[in-house]
Amino acid sequence: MHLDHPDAFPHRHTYSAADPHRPDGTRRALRIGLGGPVGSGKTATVAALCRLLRDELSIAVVTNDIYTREDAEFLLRHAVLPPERITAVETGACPHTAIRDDISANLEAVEDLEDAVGPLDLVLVESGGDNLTATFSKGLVDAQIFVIDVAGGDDIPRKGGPGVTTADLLVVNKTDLAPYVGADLEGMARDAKAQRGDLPVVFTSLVAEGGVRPVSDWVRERLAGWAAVAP
Ligand SMILES: Nc1nc2c(ncn2[C@@H]2O[C@H](COP(=O)(O)OP(=O)(O)O)[C@@H](O)[C@H]2O)c(=O)[nH]1
Ligand SMILES: [Mg+2]
Repeated sequence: MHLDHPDAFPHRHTYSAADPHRPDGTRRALRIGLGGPVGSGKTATVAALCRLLRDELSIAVVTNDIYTREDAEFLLRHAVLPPERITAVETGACPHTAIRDDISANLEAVEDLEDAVGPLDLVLVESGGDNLTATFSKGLVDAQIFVIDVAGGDDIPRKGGPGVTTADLLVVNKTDLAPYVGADLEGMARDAKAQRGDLPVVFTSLVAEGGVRPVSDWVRERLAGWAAVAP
């Protein structure tokens, strides 16, 4: 089994083994990965985080799409960050490979962003969404967010899988749609708790103003933790 495979250390939630410092000794950016099924709201979460945090933090985004640059183009079109802070990695057929097994294109994208715009505080890496099993290598990101949504089926937390069970934050998005699809939010919270123990779960609706706040609060906590790990 590959050491980075989520089943290798199912309950390990540490910071990356990769050096938190740049060669010059300063603290590198905290890298947060966003994974989850297609359409759950990963790009929408990235956009909302950028809008909320961009005035106080130096942020960049790497998107992973299978054959296109659509997510990056959405972020550019909506001007959530200046264009030089957004990079697309085209992953080919296997989006999870680029974030888990051969992470070189993503690592290079992160380095190129820092070369281009200077020291960053936060890099958000969005995976090319696929199924429930995609997780990031600890060599690529320091923490991962798994985004699911209520319209994808309220049994997803119960079904588990590495994203739902081991992600550092589970986001259950599109709560505004719950009444229309008959999703049982309390049941989802209960199932998530059973799968995740003390790991955090937040419910969001990004159509509401400030709807990303539970996620941005968590990101701020991680940034504070990151500063403590690597002063
Ligand atoms: N109703 C509703 N729609 C949302 C919400 N978040 C995202 N969406 C929509 O869901 C679709 C897919 O979102 P996107 O961020 O592209 O998903 P991704 O594939 O995970 O990146 C888009 O049309 C979004 O506008 C939400 O909280 N509520
Ligand atoms: Mg997307």
